[in-house]
Amino acid sequence: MTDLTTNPAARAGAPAADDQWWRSAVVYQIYPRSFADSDGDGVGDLRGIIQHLDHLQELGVDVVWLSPVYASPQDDNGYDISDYRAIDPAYGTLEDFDELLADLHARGMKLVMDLVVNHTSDEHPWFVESASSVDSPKRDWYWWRKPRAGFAAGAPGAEPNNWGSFFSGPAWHYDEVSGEYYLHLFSRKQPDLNWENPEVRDAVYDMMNWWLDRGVDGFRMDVINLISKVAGLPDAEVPPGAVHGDGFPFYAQGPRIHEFLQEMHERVFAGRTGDYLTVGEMPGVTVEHARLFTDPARREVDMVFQFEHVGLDHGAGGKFDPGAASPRDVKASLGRWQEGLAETGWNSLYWNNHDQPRVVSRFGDDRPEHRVASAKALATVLHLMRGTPYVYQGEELGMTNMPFASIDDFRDIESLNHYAVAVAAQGQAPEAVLAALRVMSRDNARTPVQWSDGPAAGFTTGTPWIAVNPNAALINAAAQREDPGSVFAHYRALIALRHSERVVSHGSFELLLPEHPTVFAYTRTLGDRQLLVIANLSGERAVYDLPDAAGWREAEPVLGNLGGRLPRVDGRCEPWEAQVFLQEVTG
Ligand code: TEU
Repeated sequence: MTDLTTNPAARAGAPAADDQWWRSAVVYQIYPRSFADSDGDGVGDLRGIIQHLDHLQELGVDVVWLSPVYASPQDDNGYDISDYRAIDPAYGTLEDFDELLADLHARGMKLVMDLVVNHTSDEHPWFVESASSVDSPKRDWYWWRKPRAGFAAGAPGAEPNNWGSFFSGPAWHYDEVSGEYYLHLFSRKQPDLNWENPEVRDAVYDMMNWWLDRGVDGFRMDVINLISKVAGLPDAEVPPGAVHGDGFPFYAQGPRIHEFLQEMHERVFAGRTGDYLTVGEMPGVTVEHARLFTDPARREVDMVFQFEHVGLDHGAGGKFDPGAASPRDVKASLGRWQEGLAETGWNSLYWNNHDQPRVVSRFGDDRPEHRVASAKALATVLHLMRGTPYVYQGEELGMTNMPFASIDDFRDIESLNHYAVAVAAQGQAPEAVLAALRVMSRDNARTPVQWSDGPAAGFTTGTPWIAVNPNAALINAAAQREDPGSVFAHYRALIALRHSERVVSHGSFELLLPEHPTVFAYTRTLGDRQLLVIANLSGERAVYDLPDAAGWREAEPVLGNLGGRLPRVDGRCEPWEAQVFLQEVTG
């Protein structure tokens, strides 16, 4: 692999930072299943999206990232793809897709597709062919291995290595037909593609080019840092209390990852002139690696989704052993990423997506007295950092976690598998497992978007595939779009500020008050323009001592989150208060 960081010729060819349009853009993620249903079957669809484009335009976002709409058996809600060039009939047709793309473009918005190529569905023709015989020409497109020596095929322990799957159980499934196992880091219906095989890579690049030729504006790349596996797939260390080995060291940022991403860039994007956006989803990525992945001179991806801040409330036993993240930990983590990618690389900024619990319930306070203010405060600190902010559907309304009553209310494979294994196999108390799921389940993010206070929150005229949150009468788009004090109005103001103030999109970042237990404060600076953000991430009043408070007394208050109270730099914050100031720096 050539190291482009030290190659001045390669650097010289890199676009200047200011030329990259996505530095001042805001992305909105649509999870189609839960966004809007146009035909009453209870499942969201493309026409449902087309019908709600006014909402996105009013919000002011620049880009839509569409979670998978490809043909899929829906084992993992579309992250198991059986045809990369077809739309799942539940979501519509290619014609509907083209119409959505044209409508977005006509409104000045871009569309980024989800690219899921660490794995396919086991119903994808590639895998069907691969599984058909050990001699199949596509056998090597996936990771097939013989049972472990000394074990009876199919018996526990006979798996080729001890890695666990993200969705509970071993990362291997035994195929009786050929007497071999295949690797699946996610569900057993999501076999991992073998990126070592150049034919696999060719097929992926062809498919990406096909979508770009159709007019899409880029890709969000699912678990893209997991595509290169260490040769030999060695056994991994088993963490204390765990059943399976943690294979991360052998597949996260694997040996050929940078090579693969550079090759992809070369084969897909290099010859094109469009304004594209690429963002790599990368569980477990470090700041150092992210700098390499996002250094424009290296031509890999524009930005990555890192997971550090959304792992702060995971306990020793992982995500379903939740603890609490302190505001101090949250700002320290985000601040470190701001600093780490200050000179080289670029951050993506997110609280929410379809895999994470709702931020107002997680790092905010969703009880009536604090719900609106805390949703706005969290939005403020996120959106005014340096990076590209992502808004997940419903976040702009302050949608909350769901009060799931029983395991029957869940739909997500990760949640259901976890419950089955924890309760049936490990004998954990069902109530305790349920309590953890209530807090951490991905289904919290997947309840239908609350459009109105009508039946099924205006999501569908039928029966929704997953229940609507009972708070829809209180929290919904129709009410908020009319209300200048709404969470929606606040998101709108933050997005507008990024578009109008270059200091927000391009300024440098400095964390203030790093030791303060609840106040998240920072400045952004560009030339002589400076922005100050102060937010109290707590339901208690706070006092703070800003290093240069006197210098800010005359600053222009730009945004607050408590109706009626004008922001002032006076050393005091109300519960969940967020304040934003701008000034010209002189001298
Ligand atoms: O997620 C990958 C991932 O690492 C996690 O966020 C995952 O959702 C899980 O919660 C780990 O505990 C991506 C997609 O975003 C997710 O929806 C898919 O299920 C997964 O990849 C497989 O494609």
